[in-house]
Amino acid sequence: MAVQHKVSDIGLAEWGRKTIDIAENEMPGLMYLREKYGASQTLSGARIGVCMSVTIQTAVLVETLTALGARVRLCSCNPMSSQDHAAAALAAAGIPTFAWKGETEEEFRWCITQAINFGEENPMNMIMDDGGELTGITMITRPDIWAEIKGISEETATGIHRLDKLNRSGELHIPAINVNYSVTKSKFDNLYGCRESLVDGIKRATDIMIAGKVAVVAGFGDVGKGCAQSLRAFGARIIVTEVDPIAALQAAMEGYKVTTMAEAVKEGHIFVTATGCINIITEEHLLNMKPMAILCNIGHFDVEVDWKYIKNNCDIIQINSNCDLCQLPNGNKVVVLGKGRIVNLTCAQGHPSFVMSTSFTNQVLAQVELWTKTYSPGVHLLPRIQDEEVARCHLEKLGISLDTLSSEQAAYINIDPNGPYKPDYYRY
Ligand code: NAD
Ligand code: NRN
Repeated sequence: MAVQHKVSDIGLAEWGRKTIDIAENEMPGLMYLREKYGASQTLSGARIGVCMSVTIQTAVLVETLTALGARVRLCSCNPMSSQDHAAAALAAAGIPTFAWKGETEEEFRWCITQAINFGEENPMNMIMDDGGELTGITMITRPDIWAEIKGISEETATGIHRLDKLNRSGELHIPAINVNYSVTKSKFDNLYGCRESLVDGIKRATDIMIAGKVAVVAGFGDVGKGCAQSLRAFGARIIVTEVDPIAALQAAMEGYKVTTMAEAVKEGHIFVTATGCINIITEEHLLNMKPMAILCNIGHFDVEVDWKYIKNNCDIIQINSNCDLCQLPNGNKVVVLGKGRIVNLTCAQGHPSFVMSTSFTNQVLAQVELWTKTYSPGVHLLPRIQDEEVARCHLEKLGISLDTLSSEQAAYINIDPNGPYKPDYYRY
């Protein structure tokens, strides 16, 4: 008999359930989809392996999938981002959940294999991923299951990089939907979500005053934009580092200083990496930073701040579970948050429910699209009309009413009055 769940403490289920109940009130998009597709059990037959940070918000997502008729097995996409009360509540509700905060690397991979393991009779046939770990491990370790997967929906920029790589190499014989490029995902979660949850992570791990400090943000994509806005709102002076000339120019147009990391380390008090790339803050940068500079990463994987170098070359004093004082070989000292892992989810609770509702409404729509329609192998986007549907089902919660186009106006700007209000290729 397959293991049905492994969580930190099932006794946390009641607390988790009460918290999920509150979160549902903040996730109107998911509640709308339960209304729209629940009666028809649109996802009946779908056996979805879900690899996401196991938070209260993900619990509402998963229970939306099961309300639509899907079977789900759940693991975390990050060994440090699970919320144990959320995992306990799902396990107590009978959803196979394999996640706890503080998994070792070995346990993390074990949990992923458990999420894949629906049993030989009725194997996993759909994937919902955040960062591409479940996709990659399924492809490598279970080619038998990989061959029968009907669709993959991917949450985040780093996972899209990996999907695009598989697609370019011809290994992606499966249809996938890039959820990250839905406007109501990346221009909301990545931007407005990080705008609120970055500082939450920094403040919970340290008691640092942000006002007046120089904050360096590496990467000025959707995430970096939200981080810079937030830190500036707290009174920090912002320096941005970039490689993309367009993003760099955008930062300059926002009034931020833009320079190289080699220059920024001379001025920065707080550093945030938000690139999705590797080796952003490395040995040379660390040795030349101001004493007691604070470093954190909000990118998906812990590869942006060179924690391996720090672990192998520094004397480390743990201040708390999310904060380490690191003395470098040259005597300089820096403070690293979350050991370089995704700071808002490891040092805080991740994004709030309302913005995760827009992301996860896209995720459920992507699963419905892939399950009920035929898509060709490769990476696809949700049609813009569905992106607008996601936005529309979040307006009422905020008390927002829209004007409507008259037929004359619609004709003048050549727009269908029932939407989409922009062509599919327009992804502002
Ligand atoms: P993005 O691609 O829009 O932006 C990344 C930016 O970093 C780009 O402008 C790119 O030019 C820049 N960049 C890349 N390499 C660089 C380098 N070496 N030096 C300086 N700049 C560099 O991606 P995004 O949506 O902003 O996401 C960034 C990362 O954050 C990804 O890993 C994504 O998965 C993750 N993410 C995290 C959260 C969260 O809650 N923590 C939310 C959304 C996305
Ligand atoms: N609260 C959250 N629950 C949360 N906050 C951010 N994310 C979350 N997932 C579940 C993810 C974003 O959607 C982290 C991913 O990297 C990003 O795309």
